[in-house]
Amino acid sequence: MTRLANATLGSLPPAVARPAYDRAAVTTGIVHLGIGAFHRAHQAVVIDDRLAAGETTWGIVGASLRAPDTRDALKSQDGLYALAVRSAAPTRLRVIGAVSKVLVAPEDPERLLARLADPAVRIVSLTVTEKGYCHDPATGGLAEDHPDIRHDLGDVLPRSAPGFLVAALDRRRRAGHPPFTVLSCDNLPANGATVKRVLARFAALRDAELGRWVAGELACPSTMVDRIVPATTEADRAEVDAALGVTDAWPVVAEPFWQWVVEDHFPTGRPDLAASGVEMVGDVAPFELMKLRLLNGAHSTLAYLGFLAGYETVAEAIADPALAAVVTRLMDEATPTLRPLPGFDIESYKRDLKIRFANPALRHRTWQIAMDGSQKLPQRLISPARDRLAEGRGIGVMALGIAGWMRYVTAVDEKGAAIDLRDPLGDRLKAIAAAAGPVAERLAPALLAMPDIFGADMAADPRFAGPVTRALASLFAVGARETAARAARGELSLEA
Ligand code: CS2
Repeated sequence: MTRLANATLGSLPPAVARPAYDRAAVTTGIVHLGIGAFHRAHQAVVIDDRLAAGETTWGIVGASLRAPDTRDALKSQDGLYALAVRSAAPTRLRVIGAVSKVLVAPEDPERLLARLADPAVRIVSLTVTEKGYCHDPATGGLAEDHPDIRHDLGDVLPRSAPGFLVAALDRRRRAGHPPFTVLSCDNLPANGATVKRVLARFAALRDAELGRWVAGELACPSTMVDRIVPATTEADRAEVDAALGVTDAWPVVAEPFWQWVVEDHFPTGRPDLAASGVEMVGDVAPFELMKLRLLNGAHSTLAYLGFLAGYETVAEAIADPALAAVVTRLMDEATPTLRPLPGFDIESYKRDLKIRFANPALRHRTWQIAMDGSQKLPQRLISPARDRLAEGRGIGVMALGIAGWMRYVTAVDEKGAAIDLRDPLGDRLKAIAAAAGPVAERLAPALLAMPDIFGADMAADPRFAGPVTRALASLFAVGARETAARAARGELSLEA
């Protein structure tokens, strides 16, 4: 079959939306680091709208910091790809034209650096996942002993996101150009402040003057990003190709819902994001807490318990009444830890989340969400649990989500089969689990003693350690499904 490309756009079926603008006239204003499915189904769609509205200086050059696969897929497609929006309604297809090319950093770091240093680039956005920030998830500070950070502090071409950003900022400062604005689009708490802290520290370690410039000049607005975008499967590719009538080597699949809340702080300019439905606000924190603790907290809980209970997808997991009840209770218990959003109907947000999780047309694997738990747990389950304790409440079913993660990192499932554990701390976690054995009273304290995940305060707090250990004991004894059922019936003691 022919390939999706500029030259074949005209042959697409009329129902497929496509760039209604002259792609050749677009110039690059944004470099995006971490060009995976999420970026292509979220920020790039908004930018595609802005390009169509005539804001032609905001085209995107994407970069992968690791694998060449996205570049390999999109190269002979002129950067085009299809977005398939899936729900119970018929799938909607739209070809996105916002990405002109994809660079592969490890192949040619100098090419990416030169792009980042180009003053025409005014925004560098990031979806590098939690671990890409090379920070300590419990404190939010730069992980100075991270191997990539140690490498990038040498007199070398960088490898890490902070390494590339700071090296490019250094070139811009020396050339007398203003910095770009760094726009983190990852699910980190205070993602703007976090990336700023990491970059300022990295820059200061490189050179004190640069450190001061980054601390003083660099704008890193915070954002809350939301859209459920499961990894694309072969079946998705086949379905999209059949509907397009041409081959797209890497389409993306997403739910209809999307939300992007952005702190409006762009000293060197930005596209008119609000005109495309982005919420521009002064303070993202209340939105971000709500999303991380309700959506992502529930997602991780469903991922660990659901995977252990034998459910492959989130939709299957939430169809289990016991897991659905755990999710409802988790959201209710997280709610008092949120900041008020005047006029916002939080109860309907929670109901909608459960409907989104149940989307029958998305195959969002529990295994996918279970990945990188060490980087996700702090903001999704541990901080809200800590906030509850500070207010004199018990941690409730957050204990069950955390215990589900502990059971999962033993890397052996309930039938005795190996779990493909993906986590930057995976080797450490597996070693701890192997030394402790499947005994909650040994495994829970050993994992709680990891300050980079649990902070320094939780291991010794019986109001936290007690319920987590009991929930883990139940998971070992009767499995995830029965433990969730007992929790749903109020039969699992989650009090201190
Ligand atoms: C998920 C998120 O993989 C995960 O950890 O919880 O990717 C989630 O789907 C998005 O944050 C939704 O906006």
